[in-house]
Amino acid sequence: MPADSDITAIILAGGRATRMGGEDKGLILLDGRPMLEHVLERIHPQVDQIIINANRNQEAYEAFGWPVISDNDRNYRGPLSGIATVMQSVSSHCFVTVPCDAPLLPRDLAGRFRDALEGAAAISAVADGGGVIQPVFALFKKSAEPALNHFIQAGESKVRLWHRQNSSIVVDFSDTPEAFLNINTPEQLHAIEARLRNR
Ligand SMILES: Nc1nc2c(ncn2[C@@H]2O[C@H](COP(=O)(O)OP(=O)(O)O)[C@@H](O)[C@H]2O)c(=O)[nH]1
Ligand SMILES: [Mg+2]
Repeated sequence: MPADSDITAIILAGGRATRMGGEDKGLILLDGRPMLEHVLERIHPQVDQIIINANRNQEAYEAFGWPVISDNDRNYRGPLSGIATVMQSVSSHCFVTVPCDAPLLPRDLAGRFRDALEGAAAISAVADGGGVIQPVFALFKKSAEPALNHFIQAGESKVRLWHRQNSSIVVDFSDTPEAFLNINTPEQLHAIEARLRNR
């Protein structure tokens, strides 16, 4: 990737969080601070621009100081729907996606993705957190936009399938598997809170 290229982070906070009782996960307090704040703290130093993808509580999300964009398709068709919508507003050469529920995400995520995709023919890359593909931790070239729109218009919605069909480069993060811990249930919230406090 050219040295002058910049990178945008899309933070995915547009889900219904059914396993969390329907609470807005990005705004849930973790160790006294909204989950999104933890994620911003980790991803901000890695990127030039941030866009938050949220479908509820837009004002609360705007208070974090970054643009907030809702899915065009309001049927909660999954994170790829959010990615496809926000992608239209990305002006950088590439963008990295991260979920709002992963407060320990790798501090070197964007750089390692970029190194892997640099000069490669692939249009996207995905993280492997130690034998487990993490589909929403990904890097897309802006040039992936037509293919992504085509994929969605064909009725597909699974990010995992996108990576498989488009031969995303799999980037090995097996050295930091715990960085992909994400919080889907109140039990996981309490477990990660205990872990943060014991540090
Ligand atoms: N924009 C958008 N984001 C979604 C949707 N569904 C889930 N997400 C986001 O995708 C990420 C992963 O969702 P999650 O429910 O945690 O799934 P899991 O951890 O992979 O089981 C979260 O950051 C959600 O906010 C959706 O319909 N639209
Ligand atoms: Mg999750």
